[in-house]
Amino acid sequence: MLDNHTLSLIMPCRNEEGHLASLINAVPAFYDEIILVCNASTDGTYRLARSLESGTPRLRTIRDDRTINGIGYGFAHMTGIDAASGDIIVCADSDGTYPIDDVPRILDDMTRRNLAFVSCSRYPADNIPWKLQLGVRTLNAEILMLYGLRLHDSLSGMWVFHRSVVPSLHLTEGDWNLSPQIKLNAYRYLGRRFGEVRIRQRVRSGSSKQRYLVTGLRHLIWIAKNRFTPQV
Ligand SMILES: Nc1nc2c(ncn2[C@@H]2O[C@H](COP(=O)(O)OP(=O)(O)OP(=O)(O)O)[C@@H](O)[C@H]2O)c(=O)[nH]1
Ligand SMILES: [Mg+2]
Repeated sequence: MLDNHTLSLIMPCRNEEGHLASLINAVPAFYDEIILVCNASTDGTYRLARSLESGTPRLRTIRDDRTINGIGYGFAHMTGIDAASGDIIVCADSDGTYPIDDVPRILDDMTRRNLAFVSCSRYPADNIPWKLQLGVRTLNAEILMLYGLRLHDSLSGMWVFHRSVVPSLHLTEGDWNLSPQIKLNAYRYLGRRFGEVRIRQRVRSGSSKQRYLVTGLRHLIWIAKNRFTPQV
């Protein structure tokens, strides 16, 4: 509970067994609910998550094994968002890179700027490899050109929003493309109530399984196609 708001934290989770217990133990007390959505893990992530529930009453583990080309990141978020009961929803990776403890400051900023949806921007950054920065800058430029939206971090995986805006998000992408989709739809349907707030990314716990080039190219194509797809 924070400033009379109830908060739900949603974390997609695949093969994060090594640091899951410490991650859950470190979730700040102001979150009323932690929803872990496990998907396609080949290690003991799901079993461990279930076993942590008994010592952590606010933790709920959901399993959703739908994938597209082996990725279920978007399905996991959609399932978590559907299940969330807080008035404020915070979505963030379960690899320790996003500052979920920074939400009081982010909420203050949202109130001050009258925002209903915030995408937490990691850029400008001095602690992210230049290849990744170049990829994100390319996608930012594509979005500016095609949608007229100036983003600093088109691939941020941390968002904070009021549950009341969920019907406006029109989420459909089951793979990594949910990340650009949620921002573009929030901007499209919420206009000036969408904005970015600056955060600082932390070092990842556990090893990365990301295929940066393949994922980046798929984003490039999806963002262009989406621009010319009739919207609801
Ligand atoms: N449920 C689910 N979660 C996933 C899937 N793939 C990745 N994740 C989770 O989604 C988050 C983002 O994945 P990451 O591997 O951190 O990808 P990234 O942030 O682009 O890149 P790195 O942090 O550099 O590895 C992490 O919390 C993963 O555990 C998936 O297929 N299903
Ligand atoms: Mg990550």
